[in-house]
Amino acid sequence: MSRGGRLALALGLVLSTLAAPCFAALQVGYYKNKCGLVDVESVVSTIMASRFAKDPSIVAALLRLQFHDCFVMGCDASILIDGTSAEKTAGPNFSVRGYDIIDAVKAVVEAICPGVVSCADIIVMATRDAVALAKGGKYSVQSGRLDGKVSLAQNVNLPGSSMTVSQAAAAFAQKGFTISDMVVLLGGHTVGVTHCSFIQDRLYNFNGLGKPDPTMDPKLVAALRLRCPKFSTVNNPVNLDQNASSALIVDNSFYKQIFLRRGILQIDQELAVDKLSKSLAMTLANATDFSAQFGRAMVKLGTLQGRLPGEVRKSCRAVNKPR
Ligand code: HEM
Ligand SMILES: *[C@@H]1O[C@H](CO)[C@@H](O)[C@H](O)[C@H]1NC(C)=O
Ligand SMILES: *[C@@H]1O[C@H](CO)[C@@H](O)[C@H](O)[C@H]1NC(C)=O
Ligand SMILES: CC(=O)N[C@H]1CO[C@H](CO)[C@@H](O)[C@@H]1O
Repeated sequence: MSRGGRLALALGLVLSTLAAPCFAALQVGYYKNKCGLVDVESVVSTIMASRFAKDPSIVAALLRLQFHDCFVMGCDASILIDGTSAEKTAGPNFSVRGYDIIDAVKAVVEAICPGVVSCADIIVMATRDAVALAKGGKYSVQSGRLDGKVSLAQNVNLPGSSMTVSQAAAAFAQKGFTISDMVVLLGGHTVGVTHCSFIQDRLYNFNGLGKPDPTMDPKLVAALRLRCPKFSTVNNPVNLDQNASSALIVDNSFYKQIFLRRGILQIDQELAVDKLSKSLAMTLANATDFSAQFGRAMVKLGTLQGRLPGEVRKSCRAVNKPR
């Protein structure tokens, strides 16, 4: 064989061994019989039910946590790692919360069957349970993920809230999502809060013109200006779903609100304005099967693969010490 031929063969072998184990198959019910007689998923559900009873806003915390985990380097719990240059220190992770919930679940499953349940799976299972508790319907999740060993702020490539729909769609397309997937996933903004700093420009100085965003209902502008005064140093929270009776419920009222010009983040409002997304959002505003669609989209979000080699971390906040 020629030198070039051997080189090509060697390269081919290296590439195929690198590629082969990259897809640890995810499956529904992965933890069945992996933890003695204990049903791992129901252990998680029980903890989530008690946390939710104390604080129903955890559904928002977890939805955002899963998005930020899966979108950056796959669903590998890299967002949970502590450290001065870790993902959680990156700008877009400002105010991400729920780390304590994952720690609490991890402590219980480690006590029952150590080294079995990955932090990445805990995020996905806990989020699923929180959505169901917030009346968003129960979808079946796949599990069998491994936790990643790398978490770097510089890898955080999340879309920004003042992107156009087509810019955001391009970011989602890079991860294999259609515009329809994106519009459904942004329905996650049916719960939770943003902070004044993210919408100050929409209230006072949109595009540097010294006026509010013309796509926002003027009555809402007036109300939000009270909550977010011009020169305030306090960064108040603002509900993403302005329908007071459903701010804690995972339903399609987010889409109804944006057609009433009551979207809070610029990207949310744009979904109802941009011709790329408008009809998809309108269909969701009238849909009776939002829960099913949202569940499917969350499952798809959960299929974004982490980089191997992975591990089951002992603590969700740190990679295991090399032995
Ligand atoms: C283009 C995509 C997205 C952008 C630009 C975006 C942006 C944001 C911003 C700026 C905030 C407010 C942060 C703060 O003020 O503290 C936020 C909150 C939130 N996001 Fe997104 N997001 C996107 C997609 C998603 C997706 C796909 C989900 C989940 C399926 C999600 C779930 C949430 C939730 C639940 C909150 C509230 C968190 C809380 O109350 O703690 N977002 N998002
Ligand atoms: C407000 O929320 C309630 C409860 O989820 C829902 O029935 C109603 O359709 C929503 N209305 C609007 C305009 O968003
Ligand atoms: C959705 O409902 C609104 C009224 O709430 C109606 O004007 C619109 O045509 C409907 N759109 C679709 C796609 O069904
Ligand atoms: C938990 C954490 O480290 N959050 C950080 C997210 O990013 C913002 C902006 O860089 C920091 O101020 C937060 O401390």
